Amino acid sequence: MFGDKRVSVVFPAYNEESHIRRAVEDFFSSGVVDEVIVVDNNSRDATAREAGLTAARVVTEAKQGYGHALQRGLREASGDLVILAEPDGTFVGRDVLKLLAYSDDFDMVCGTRTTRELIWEQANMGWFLRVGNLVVAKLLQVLHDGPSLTDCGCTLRLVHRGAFLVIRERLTVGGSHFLPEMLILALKARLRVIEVPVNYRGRVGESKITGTLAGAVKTGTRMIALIVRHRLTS
Ligand SMILES: Nc1nc2c(ncn2[C@@H]2O[C@H](COP(=O)(O)OP(=O)(O)OP(=O)(O)O)[C@@H](O)[C@H]2O)c(=O)[nH]1
Ligand SMILES: [Mg+2]
Repeated sequence: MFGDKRVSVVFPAYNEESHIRRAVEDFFSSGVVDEVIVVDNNSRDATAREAGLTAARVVTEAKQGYGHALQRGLREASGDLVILAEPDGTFVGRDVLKLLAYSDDFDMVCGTRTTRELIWEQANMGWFLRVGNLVVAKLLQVLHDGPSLTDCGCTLRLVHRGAFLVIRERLTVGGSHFLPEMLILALKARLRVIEVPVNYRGRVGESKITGTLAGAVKTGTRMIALIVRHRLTS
């Protein structure tokens, strides 16, 4: 609970058997999380079984894709405040407190992974990815009249359930560029959005999106196309 509000955490999970248990435990240990939902996205490993050994609720999303998994989790979550995260060891459970600290004043609180002091040594956030994230976020900020943005691809973010209900029918992206769409729809709906710095650590297990240069460029290109398209169609 945070004040009188229930807090849910959503983990999209595709082959995350190596860290899922510890991730669920880490986020619960923040002391404020009431519910963790693991969205198993057709994992071929023991993700579902491992998650089943924790206090998390495990749901299966058949539509393959990062965005599909997150949308499913957002629909399943029962909390007043819903926090999206990843179960791969990159995020720190106690950072939910940073998001919650702003939740009274904002509808959506997005983490940013580009704060140099909070990028851990093993993290996949070298110069290219960091600057790439900064540039894409600034493009979104300028074209959509947003607050100061330095990262629009950080899964760790909080949204009020009521705010999600405002945008949910307009969400279309099932793939890796889901997060900027969520942000743009929130800005278009005049929801209050802010960004806060969060820790970014090295990953446990196999990377699926930005682990390769090709993967990072592909996702970045999709994000830019989405940001520009949304501006043109207002
Ligand atoms: N790529 C991908 N990820 C999925 C899918 N379904 C769920 N996920 C989860 O979405 C999250 C993001 O994928 P990651 O491989 O961590 O990608 P990333 O965060 O860009 O990069 P790294 O953490 O450095 O590997 C992870 O928690 C995945 O398990 C899917 O169909 N594709
Ligand atoms: Mg990750």
